[in-house]
Amino acid sequence: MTLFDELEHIYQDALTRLAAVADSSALEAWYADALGRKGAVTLQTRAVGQLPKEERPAFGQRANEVKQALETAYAARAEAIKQEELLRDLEAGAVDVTLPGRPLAPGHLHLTTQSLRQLYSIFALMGFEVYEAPDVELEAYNFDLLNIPEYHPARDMWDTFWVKGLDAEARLLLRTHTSPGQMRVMRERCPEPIRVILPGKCYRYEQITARAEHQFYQLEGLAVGHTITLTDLIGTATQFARLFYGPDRQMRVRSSYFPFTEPSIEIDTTCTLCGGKGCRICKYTGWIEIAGAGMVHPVVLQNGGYDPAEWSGFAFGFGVERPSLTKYGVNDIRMFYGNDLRFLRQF
Ligand code: FA5
Repeated sequence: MTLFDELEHIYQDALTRLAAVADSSALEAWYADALGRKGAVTLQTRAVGQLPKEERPAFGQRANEVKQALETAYAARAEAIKQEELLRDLEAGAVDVTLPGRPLAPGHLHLTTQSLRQLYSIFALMGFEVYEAPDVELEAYNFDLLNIPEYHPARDMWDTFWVKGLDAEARLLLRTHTSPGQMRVMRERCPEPIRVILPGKCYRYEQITARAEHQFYQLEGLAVGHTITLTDLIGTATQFARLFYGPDRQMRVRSSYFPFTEPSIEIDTTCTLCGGKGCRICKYTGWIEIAGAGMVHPVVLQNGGYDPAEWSGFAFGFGVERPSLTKYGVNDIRMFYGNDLRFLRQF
């Protein structure tokens, strides 16, 4: 076979193999075999030196034509393969609309919201309506009008977050308890009798521990009428404890001090976490304090517009997270707002 025949053979063979190439990696291999530095066409072209001088130009010209033709065929095949591969990718990635969907887990109410709603329905049974008061409060409502003037040592009971940049006459703060709502409802409703609960978030600049957060909910209660006594307060608290915790839970009342109630009491229930034996949540007493309460102080009644000679009232302030701690056996209040789904999903 002459060099010319060999060249034609290489050419035809390359065309046949190119037609059978199915993907881009095989195409690159084909290019290296045919037209690469050590490819068949390239090697054949280099053999020109073996020919007699007069045949060399014709051979060189034919070799160039073959190269050109193969380059053109290669470009056409490359484009076709690109299209085929694109089509294959699209088909493989296509969405199968007949497949069943993946279910999304529905969320649910936070434990605090659940507790608040339960508290609303318990107090609704006893005739209390919900009254909402602001979180950002005037110093006067949070303290002075509740019989806690500036420099009163009782202010130390509520370490305060102040709201900056306002004039000294009307200082604002984040309410440290829900009691300022008492003053708002009294001033709005006077001279009507009152029976309301006031839920809301409270803020205290204090150390966070297993039983104390610096943001937490309270549920205030206020009843004002002509014949209200301490017995009504204790009866209401007892009924609450039965409905919230169940009939077996024990409750006790201790005398206490709040500037806005006289007399003042604190209400405790037995700690279920330790069964009354003592643990870090109940500070090893077996009891957990759930509310401060008392008979509305005459000065506070007066500030609210009610004549203490004719009116009397009781008030209480329950924590919301703390009763839930003992009810559900949670041993750290920080779990409530730690956003750990493993905790939240349990309720
Ligand atoms: C008060 O805040 C009074 N305003 C309650 C009151 C209202 C007394 C009406 C008399 C009449 P005290 O600071 O004790 O009181 O808080 C009341 C309840 O809020 C506590 O029993 C507790 O359950 C909850 N509480 C207080 N501090 C925290 C805290 N840092 N984290 C979580 N709960 C708290």
